[in-house]
Amino acid sequence: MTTSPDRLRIAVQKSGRLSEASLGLLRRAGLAFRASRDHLFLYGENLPIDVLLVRDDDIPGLLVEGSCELGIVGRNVLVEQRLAGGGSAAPEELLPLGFGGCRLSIAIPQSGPVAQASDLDGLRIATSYPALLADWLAREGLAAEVVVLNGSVEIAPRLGKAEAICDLVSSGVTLAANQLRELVPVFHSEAVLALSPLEQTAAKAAQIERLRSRIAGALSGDGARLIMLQAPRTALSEIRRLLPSRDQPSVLSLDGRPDDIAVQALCSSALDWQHLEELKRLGAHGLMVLNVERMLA
Ligand code: PRT
Ligand code: ZN
Repeated sequence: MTTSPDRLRIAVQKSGRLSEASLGLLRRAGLAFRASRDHLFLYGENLPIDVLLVRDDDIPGLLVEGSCELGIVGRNVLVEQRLAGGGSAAPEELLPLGFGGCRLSIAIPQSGPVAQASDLDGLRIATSYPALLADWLAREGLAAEVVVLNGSVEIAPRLGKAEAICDLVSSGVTLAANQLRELVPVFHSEAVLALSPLEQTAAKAAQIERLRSRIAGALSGDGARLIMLQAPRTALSEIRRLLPSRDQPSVLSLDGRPDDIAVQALCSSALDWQHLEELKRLGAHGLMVLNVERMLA
């Protein structure tokens, strides 16, 4: 599959934990799509950027062969394939995306002899992430046997295939349901924007940077609020102290009212009713809090 010289292609998980959030993020970055009949392809209607819907495990390979310039994939999949590929060219992580958070952890039966990581020496650990696990074992100087399983890793100890497992954990409910307990995390993951290792033309490199910056802008708007208020000039330093703002607020003079000011500040989502009530006590009025949809640094 070759890409068009003037359209970017981004690979996204077709159906799974990352699908909805990935497409939602691309929409918030300003992309609009029309689906192909087979639902494997989303044609970019307003920008020259198309989406290829695939299995998450295929995304690093598509980036390496150049079928796509960008992909949204779990860091666990990206780094596993990079480590497994030895020294060959691998996609690069451009931007962490703040969703799909999980950890790859070693877990052991709740009632078993293993108490700490060093007890794993000489035991068998079942996993679908052999390269990440082997990398961690080497760094820890442990000699455990890695048993590769492609699914249902959590039942391996009950089947007698391994004494421990190494699997993704988010809430921990699956481990508990299988009478397992988390011993040690070996890798922290979230969805990331990944870039093909192939060299891009100047035009495509510019489009890639434009999309990266839009996605970063959509993410930095998450939870951000713009607060606007008017207040007596004398209350300014107290107001500054109170606002959970990211940067210094803008302070504006008001025509014909030398004793008053208008204040605008970008705040985190930590701005709550209590902040507003305290600002009011300082003499602020006309308070307005707006959700920030997007920002461009
Ligand atoms: O069909 P395709 O191959 O595309 O999908 P998939 O089944 O391989 O992947 P999918 O959709 O399950 O996960 C996609 C990505 O989501 C993973 O590569 C991770 O980056 C991320 N992610 C985040 C998770 C989890 N959280 C997660 N909890 N992936 C899997 N799990 C599984 C885990 O393997 C275990 O079985 O959920 C179970 C544990 O969850 P808790 O909440 O019970 O701890
Ligand atoms: Zn998969």
